[in-house]
Amino acid sequence: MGIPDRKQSGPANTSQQRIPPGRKQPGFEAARLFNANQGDQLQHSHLPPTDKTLTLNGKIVITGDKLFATTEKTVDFDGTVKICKAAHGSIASPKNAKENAAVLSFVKQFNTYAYLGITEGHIPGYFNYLTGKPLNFTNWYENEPMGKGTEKCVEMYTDGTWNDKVCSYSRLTVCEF
Ligand SMILES: [Ca+2]
Repeated sequence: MGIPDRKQSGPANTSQQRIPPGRKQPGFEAARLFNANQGDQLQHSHLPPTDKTLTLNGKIVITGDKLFATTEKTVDFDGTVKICKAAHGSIASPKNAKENAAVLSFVKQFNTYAYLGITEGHIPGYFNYLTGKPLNFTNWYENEPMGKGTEKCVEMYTDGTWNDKVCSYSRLTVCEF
C-alpha cells in the first residue's frame, strides 16, 4: 500500500535527473522526478482551483499554486536544499496553513520530521526564508524557537508545529515547485 511497484518504470529516486524534452512545466517535471509512476496521470490533469488540494498517492500534494513532493528519503538540511534545486524546485517553505498542512501530510505519512526552507538570520531568534525575506506565516511549537543562535534550521514536527534545530540531522526531503 502506498509504495508503487517500481520495477516497471525504474527507480523513482533522485539520481533520475533526466528531464525529457518538451516537458516545460516544473510541476510535471517534479512529478516525473519524484514519482515516476504518477507522471502520466499528472500529464492529463489540471491544476485545481486555489481552494482545492489534490493528493496523488500521498507523495505529491498540490495546494493553491504550489506543488509539494517528497523523495521519501531523509537527508540533512544542505542535502535537502541541493536535491530540491536539482529538481528545479526548492525546499518546502510553507507560507500559510494550507501549505503547512501539505508538508505535514508527508511528515505524518512517513512519521519523519522535515526541514523547512527557513533559517535563522543574523539576529538570534529571528528566522527568514532562504531568500532573506522575513516570515509571513509561522507555526512554532510552544516556547520555540529557543535555540537562540545555536539552532539555525527549522524542522516540522508530526503535529505540523515547528522547532528550530541544528541542520545536520536526517530529515524527510520535501520540496515545493
Ligand atoms: Ca528548538
